[in-house]
Amino acid sequence: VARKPLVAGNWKMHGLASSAPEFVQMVGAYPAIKDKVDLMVFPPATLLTSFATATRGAGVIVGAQDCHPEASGAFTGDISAEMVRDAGGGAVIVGHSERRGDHRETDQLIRAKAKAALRAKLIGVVCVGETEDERKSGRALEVVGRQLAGSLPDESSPETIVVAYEPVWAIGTGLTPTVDEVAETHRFIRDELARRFGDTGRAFRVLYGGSVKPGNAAELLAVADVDGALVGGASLKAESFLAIARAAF
Ligand code: G2H
Repeated sequence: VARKPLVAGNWKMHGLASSAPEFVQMVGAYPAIKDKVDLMVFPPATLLTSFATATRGAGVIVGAQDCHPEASGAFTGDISAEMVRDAGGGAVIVGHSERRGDHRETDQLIRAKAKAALRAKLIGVVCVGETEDERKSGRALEVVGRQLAGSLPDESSPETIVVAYEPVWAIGTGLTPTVDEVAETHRFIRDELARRFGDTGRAFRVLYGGSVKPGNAAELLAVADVDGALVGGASLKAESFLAIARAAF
């Protein structure tokens, strides 16, 4: 199954109006590589509308880093998938380990958020990944399997859901798993998707995330069953984000 690579930038809690030129530079460089790689940028929600306006027609998908499962209601501080769509977003990250950890999000909640994304016609980027303890005690695949089973809605399809594997111990630490570890985990995720969704499971894109940089991107993106990257720190600057995007094909 041919899967178009996808490189997604998760800006986390970084970015002000003054960051717009970086995004505009990404958008400007995109036409030349558009046929070969899909690009998504997840700025803080405060920048969603202005970035969506800046990318209009260029094809870079802008999205939110989280959403509430409900469409609206008395949920102070939250935003819904419908609001993300209304603001011009085309995608949303759910289940990032910083949300699983800092906000005690469960697989059940993440699945509800992923369903909300589908309801609002957003692409859901569903994150999974083990902690350092889980990896060291040989439970990495078991944990990732449980998160996948619990977080992915039954109605997931390769067009609407992207899986991101992000080992928690590799996030923002500069540590990356070995190529063999990435290959083993991505093969496992691919097999789980095929077991659950049949042949279409082979068409889902599975991204690697965790300290992806221009210097290690080519090696990580060359691994079988790695269909792109979810990039944090290195996505904030157009130059490094585009270098990673170019390493994806
Ligand atoms: C993992 C990744 C992006 P970083 O969280 O989601 O961040 O590349 O900074 O490790």
